[in-house]
Amino acid sequence: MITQTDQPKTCGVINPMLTRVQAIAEEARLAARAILEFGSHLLHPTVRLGVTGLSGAGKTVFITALVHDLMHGARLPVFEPLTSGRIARARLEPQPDDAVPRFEYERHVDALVKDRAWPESTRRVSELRLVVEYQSSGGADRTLTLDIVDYPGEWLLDLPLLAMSYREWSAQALKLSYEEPRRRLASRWHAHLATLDPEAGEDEQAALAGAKLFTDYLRACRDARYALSLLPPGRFLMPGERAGAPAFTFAPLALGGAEAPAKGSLHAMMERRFEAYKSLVVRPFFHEHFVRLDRQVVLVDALAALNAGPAAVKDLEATLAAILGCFRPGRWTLGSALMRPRIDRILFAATKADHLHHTSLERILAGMTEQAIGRAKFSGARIDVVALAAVRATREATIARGRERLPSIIGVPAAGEAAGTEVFDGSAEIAAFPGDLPEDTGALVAGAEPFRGLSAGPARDADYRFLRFRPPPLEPTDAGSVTLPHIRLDRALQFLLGDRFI
Ligand SMILES: Nc1nc2c(ncn2[C@@H]2O[C@H](COP(=O)(O)OP(=O)(O)O)[C@@H](O)[C@H]2O)c(=O)[nH]1
Ligand SMILES: [Mg+2]
Repeated sequence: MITQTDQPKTCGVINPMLTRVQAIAEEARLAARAILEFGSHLLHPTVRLGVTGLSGAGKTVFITALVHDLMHGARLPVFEPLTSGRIARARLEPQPDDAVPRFEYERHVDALVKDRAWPESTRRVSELRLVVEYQSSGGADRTLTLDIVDYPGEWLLDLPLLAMSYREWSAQALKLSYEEPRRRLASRWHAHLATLDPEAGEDEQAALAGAKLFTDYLRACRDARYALSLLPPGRFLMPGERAGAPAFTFAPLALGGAEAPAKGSLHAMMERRFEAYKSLVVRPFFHEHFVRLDRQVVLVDALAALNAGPAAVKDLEATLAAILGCFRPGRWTLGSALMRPRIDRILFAATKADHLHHTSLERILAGMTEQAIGRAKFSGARIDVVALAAVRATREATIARGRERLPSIIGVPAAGEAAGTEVFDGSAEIAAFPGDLPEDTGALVAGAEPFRGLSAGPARDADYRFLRFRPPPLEPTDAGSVTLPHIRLDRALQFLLGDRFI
């Protein structure tokens, strides 16, 4: 095996004095920015809305629909500022952050509206600025600037690493990987791990192989069949720009005792890279994006977990607790009060509620979130829960099967979707009965018989079958333009923004 030495300059922790000076300069820069932003908020009231969720949760669709609905005056009965006629106009403006890619609103709208196709998935942070002209309740003309920041939930779930040592993280990752179904998926990585001596000399090939097998394991967990959610480090699955750098080439080790790593050992090398990952990736995300948010919506694809099975539902619960933990006030405070998260409202939204007949989905997510609030000992921001469809692709119907009457949904399944032996072509409309959800999540994870989801086995045996549907045709509005139909997007808007139109 070839042994190479690490490249110290990429890791940024080599000269403590220089690092300290850089850190102070960085703090000063961030504090100056915070003061500037505060000043400009006084002149131009601004809300920075974070939209997050794991890959596929529905962030792109949510933002596209939200902006389209506000710009085109969609029917949003629960969103008071619009219903009362106080919103005059909403328009896009250039965003404030030059280094962040723009959210490709026009392209996503074209896909939805012209092609009736879901937008392409994106895997990085992006931003969009919408300026809303409205009348205050007293009748004065005002504007509210809405900066929407779309960022991967995988990145959010990295924040807990900031409070963890390499040893703690290794122990936690290993413990998790010994629980089924993870254990099965981790077998190749576990086998490789058993060949490593952490205190032996540092070894680039061992690090490369370890990181690759560990990433393969995370990827297998995320596969639709298992749909597990809690899979840090987030950039292993959503690498962004730096894939392949040493800061990404590490993995947990099975560490005994509590001794510090021997100099020049594999353990020391992994630890250094773990710390580099935190300082190059996690901390900048915290400073550049997270602390600047005012409001947050966390999108949750509970249906993917239901399609997979009880283990995925349990994992989703743990993930919600971890997400909530990230918003705990004071948790990640580094330095001054200006760099504290200021989020005062968090909305957990179960997406794709149009896949179910009128829905117990909200109750299920509420149950999970309540547990998470307890587990994370959360207090601080106001929290609400909603089940919504930013773009409603189906209609409800009741179909008769023999004597039974099944609450069903009608829509066009996306090309390639399959139920049993039937594969859909993307043009035929069908009526489908996706399955009835129980009253609460307890029944999902603790039932005597574990439920079976569509991704886990043959469709005829599945208790839940949530197919992907094509986007719907457009709906004309009262004002004569067209908009996308939705479910409860207005409730989400009212909670997230309603109080800011004063
Ligand atoms: N029926 C329906 N499907 C949705 C909705 N939102 C998202 N989806 C589906 O979920 C997929 C992923 O959504 P996307 O917004 O790209 O997720 P992101 O990775 O979080 O940005 C889409 O391609 C759609 O198939 C919705 O409101 N209704
Ligand atoms: Mg996206």
